[in-house]
Amino acid sequence: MRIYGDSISGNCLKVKWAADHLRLPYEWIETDVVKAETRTPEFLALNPAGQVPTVVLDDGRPLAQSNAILLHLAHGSDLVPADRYERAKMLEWLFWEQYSHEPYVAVARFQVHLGKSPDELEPRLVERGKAALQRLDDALAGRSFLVGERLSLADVSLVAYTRVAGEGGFELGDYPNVQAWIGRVEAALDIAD
Ligand SMILES: N[C@@H](CCC(=O)N[C@@H](CS)C(=O)NCC(=O)O)C(=O)O
Repeated sequence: MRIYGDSISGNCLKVKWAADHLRLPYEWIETDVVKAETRTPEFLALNPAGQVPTVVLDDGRPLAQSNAILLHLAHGSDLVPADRYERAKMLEWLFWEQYSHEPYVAVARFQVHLGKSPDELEPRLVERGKAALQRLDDALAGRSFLVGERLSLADVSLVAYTRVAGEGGFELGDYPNVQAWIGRVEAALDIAD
Protein backbone atom coordinates (compact mmCIF):
# COMPACT_ATOMS: atom_id res chain seq x y z
CA MET A 1 0.00 0.00 0.00
CA ARG A 2 1.11 3.56 -0.66
CA ILE A 3 -0.01 6.33 1.70
CA TYR A 4 0.16 9.86 0.29
CA GLY A 5 0.24 12.13 3.29
CA ASP A 6 1.51 15.41 4.70
CA SER A 7 3.22 14.77 8.03
CA ILE A 8 1.77 17.91 9.59
CA SER A 9 -1.79 16.77 8.92
CA GLY A 10 -3.76 14.92 11.60
CA ASN A 11 -5.99 13.47 8.91
CA CYS A 12 -2.90 11.85 7.40
CA LEU A 13 -1.25 10.84 10.65
CA LYS A 14 -4.36 9.01 11.85
CA VAL A 15 -4.02 6.74 8.81
CA LYS A 16 -0.32 6.17 9.52
CA TRP A 17 -1.01 5.36 13.18
CA ALA A 18 -3.72 2.85 12.29
CA ALA A 19 -1.46 1.16 9.73
CA ASP A 20 1.39 1.00 12.27
CA HIS A 21 -0.91 -0.30 15.02
CA LEU A 22 -2.25 -2.99 12.71
CA ARG A 23 1.28 -3.77 11.43
CA LEU A 24 0.28 -3.19 7.83
CA PRO A 25 3.18 -2.63 5.45
CA TYR A 26 3.10 0.63 3.51
CA GLU A 27 5.20 3.18 1.71
CA TRP A 28 4.70 6.74 2.96
CA ILE A 29 4.85 9.33 0.19
CA GLU A 30 5.28 12.78 1.69
CA THR A 31 2.92 15.12 -0.14
CA ASP A 32 3.16 18.80 0.78
CA VAL A 33 -0.22 20.52 0.76
CA VAL A 34 1.25 24.03 1.00
CA LYS A 35 3.40 23.34 -2.07
CA ALA A 36 0.22 22.19 -3.90
CA GLU A 37 1.61 18.69 -4.42
CA THR A 38 -1.99 17.46 -4.18
CA ARG A 39 -2.88 19.45 -7.30
CA THR A 40 -0.63 17.80 -9.85
CA PRO A 41 -2.28 15.86 -12.69
CA GLU A 42 -0.77 12.63 -11.34
CA PHE A 43 -2.21 13.19 -7.87
CA LEU A 44 -5.61 14.34 -9.17
CA ALA A 45 -5.83 11.10 -11.14
CA LEU A 46 -5.73 9.26 -7.81
CA ASN A 47 -8.00 11.64 -5.91
CA PRO A 48 -9.92 14.25 -7.92
CA ALA A 49 -10.60 16.10 -4.67
CA GLY A 50 -6.88 16.90 -4.52
CA GLN A 51 -6.53 16.01 -0.85
CA VAL A 52 -4.39 13.91 1.40
CA PRO A 53 -4.60 11.38 2.85
CA THR A 54 -5.02 9.22 -0.20
CA VAL A 55 -3.95 5.62 -0.29
CA VAL A 56 -3.34 3.27 -3.17
CA LEU A 57 -4.10 -0.30 -2.19
CA ASP A 58 -1.86 -3.18 -3.24
CA ASP A 59 -4.25 -4.00 -6.09
CA GLY A 60 -3.96 -0.43 -7.40
CA ARG A 61 -7.30 0.93 -6.24
CA PRO A 62 -7.13 4.41 -4.69
CA LEU A 63 -9.11 5.46 -1.62
CA ALA A 64 -9.50 8.89 -0.01
CA GLN A 65 -11.15 10.43 3.08
CA SER A 66 -9.23 9.66 6.25
CA ASN A 67 -12.05 7.99 8.13
CA ALA A 68 -13.04 5.84 5.14
CA ILE A 69 -9.41 4.75 4.88
CA LEU A 70 -9.35 3.92 8.59
CA LEU A 71 -12.42 1.73 8.18
CA HIS A 72 -10.87 -0.07 5.25
CA LEU A 73 -7.57 -0.70 7.01
CA ALA A 74 -9.13 -1.79 10.30
CA HIS A 75 -11.84 -4.04 8.86
CA GLY A 76 -12.08 -7.15 11.03
CA SER A 77 -9.60 -5.86 13.62
CA ASP A 78 -10.08 -4.99 17.26
CA LEU A 79 -10.18 -1.28 16.32
CA VAL A 80 -13.73 -1.85 15.04
CA PRO A 81 -16.19 -3.10 17.67
CA ALA A 82 -17.91 -6.35 16.78
CA ASP A 83 -21.08 -5.29 18.56
CA ARG A 84 -23.50 -3.67 16.12
CA TYR A 85 -24.47 -0.78 18.39
CA GLU A 86 -20.89 -0.03 19.42
CA ARG A 87 -19.79 -0.09 15.78
CA ALA A 88 -22.51 2.44 14.98
CA LYS A 89 -21.42 4.59 17.95
CA MET A 90 -17.89 4.52 16.58
CA LEU A 91 -19.22 5.74 13.23
CA GLU A 92 -21.21 8.43 15.05
CA TRP A 93 -17.92 9.77 16.41
CA LEU A 94 -16.19 9.54 13.01
CA PHE A 95 -18.93 11.54 11.29
CA TRP A 96 -18.98 14.05 14.15
CA GLU A 97 -15.20 14.45 13.93
CA GLN A 98 -15.42 15.50 10.30
CA TYR A 99 -18.36 17.87 10.67
CA SER A 100 -18.10 19.36 14.16
CA HIS A 101 -14.51 18.98 15.36
CA GLU A 102 -11.94 18.93 12.55
CA PRO A 103 -13.36 21.99 10.73
CA TYR A 104 -12.71 24.11 13.86
CA VAL A 105 -9.91 22.51 15.88
CA ALA A 106 -7.79 21.60 12.85
CA VAL A 107 -8.52 24.74 10.86
CA ALA A 108 -7.59 27.00 13.81
CA ARG A 109 -4.27 25.17 14.09
CA PHE A 110 -3.65 25.40 10.34
CA GLN A 111 -4.34 29.16 10.32
CA VAL A 112 -1.89 29.65 13.19
CA HIS A 113 0.60 27.46 11.32
CA LEU A 114 0.23 29.78 8.33
CA GLY A 115 1.03 32.83 10.45
CA LYS A 116 -2.07 34.10 12.29
CA SER A 117 -1.88 34.60 16.01
CA PRO A 118 -4.60 32.79 18.02
CA ASP A 119 -6.04 36.25 18.87
CA GLU A 120 -6.67 36.91 15.19
CA LEU A 121 -8.75 33.76 14.64
CA GLU A 122 -12.38 34.22 13.73
CA PRO A 123 -14.35 34.07 17.04
CA ARG A 124 -16.83 31.55 15.63
CA LEU A 125 -13.98 29.16 14.82
CA VAL A 126 -12.71 29.38 18.37
CA GLU A 127 -16.19 29.01 19.90
CA ARG A 128 -16.98 25.94 17.82
CA GLY A 129 -13.60 24.42 18.59
CA LYS A 130 -14.09 24.94 22.32
CA ALA A 131 -17.58 23.45 22.07
CA ALA A 132 -16.15 20.36 20.36
CA LEU A 133 -13.48 19.94 23.04
CA GLN A 134 -16.08 20.39 25.78
CA ARG A 135 -18.32 17.76 24.18
CA LEU A 136 -15.40 15.35 24.15
CA ASP A 137 -14.58 16.17 27.75
CA ASP A 138 -18.18 15.51 28.80
CA ALA A 139 -18.33 12.26 26.85
CA LEU A 140 -15.09 11.03 28.45
CA ALA A 141 -16.19 11.62 32.05
CA GLY A 142 -15.79 8.27 33.80
CA ARG A 143 -14.68 6.52 30.62
CA SER A 144 -11.28 5.40 29.34
CA PHE A 145 -12.09 5.45 25.62
CA LEU A 146 -14.91 6.84 23.50
CA VAL A 147 -16.64 3.56 22.70
CA GLY A 148 -16.92 0.32 24.61
CA GLU A 149 -14.05 0.89 27.04
CA ARG A 150 -11.37 -0.07 24.55
CA LEU A 151 -9.41 1.68 21.81
CA SER A 152 -11.39 2.02 18.58
CA LEU A 153 -11.18 4.05 15.40
CA ALA A 154 -13.18 6.76 17.19
CA ASP A 155 -10.17 7.40 19.45
CA VAL A 156 -7.63 7.13 16.62
CA SER A 157 -9.54 9.65 14.53
CA LEU A 158 -10.36 12.13 17.25
CA VAL A 159 -7.01 12.17 18.97
CA ALA A 160 -5.30 13.33 15.76
CA TYR A 161 -6.21 17.00 16.00
CA THR A 162 -7.22 17.02 19.67
CA ARG A 163 -3.68 16.26 20.88
CA VAL A 164 -2.31 19.28 18.99
CA ALA A 165 -5.24 21.62 19.69
CA GLY A 166 -2.90 23.77 21.78
CA GLU A 167 -1.09 24.73 18.57
CA GLY A 168 -4.32 26.44 17.49
CA GLY A 169 -4.59 28.41 20.73
CA PHE A 170 -6.93 26.04 22.60
CA GLU A 171 -6.10 25.38 26.23
CA LEU A 172 -6.16 21.63 26.76
CA GLY A 173 -5.78 22.15 30.52
CA ASP A 174 -9.44 23.26 30.50
CA TYR A 175 -10.44 19.73 29.48
CA PRO A 176 -8.96 17.31 32.05
CA ASN A 177 -10.84 14.23 30.84
CA VAL A 178 -9.58 14.93 27.33
CA GLN A 179 -6.02 15.37 28.57
CA ALA A 180 -6.06 12.04 30.39
CA TRP A 181 -7.62 10.31 27.36
CA ILE A 182 -4.96 11.75 25.02
CA GLY A 183 -2.31 10.13 27.23
CA ARG A 184 -4.10 6.78 27.10
CA VAL A 185 -4.57 6.86 23.33
CA GLU A 186 -0.99 7.98 22.71
CA ALA A 187 0.24 5.11 24.87
CA ALA A 188 -2.02 2.59 23.11
CA LEU A 189 -0.82 3.78 19.71
CA ASP A 190 2.76 4.31 20.88
CA ILE A 191 2.81 7.83 19.42
CA ALA A 192 3.79 9.99 22.39
CA ASP A 193 6.70 12.26 21.44
N1 LIG B 1 -12.28 15.09 4.91
C1 LIG B 1 -10.95 14.86 4.40
C2 LIG B 1 -10.16 16.11 4.58
C3 LIG B 1 -8.83 16.03 3.86
C4 LIG B 1 -8.14 17.35 3.86
O1 LIG B 1 -8.70 18.41 4.14
N2 LIG B 1 -6.86 17.28 3.55
C5 LIG B 1 -6.06 18.45 3.51
C6 LIG B 1 -4.85 18.26 4.40
S1 LIG B 1 -5.35 17.98 6.08
C7 LIG B 1 -5.61 18.68 2.09
O2 LIG B 1 -5.21 17.76 1.42
N3 LIG B 1 -5.70 19.92 1.61
C8 LIG B 1 -5.23 20.24 0.32
C9 LIG B 1 -6.25 20.87 -0.52
O3 LIG B 1 -7.47 20.80 -0.16
O4 LIG B 1 -5.86 21.42 -1.52
C10 LIG B 1 -10.31 13.68 5.13
O5 LIG B 1 -10.71 13.39 6.25
O6 LIG B 1 -9.41 13.03 4.56
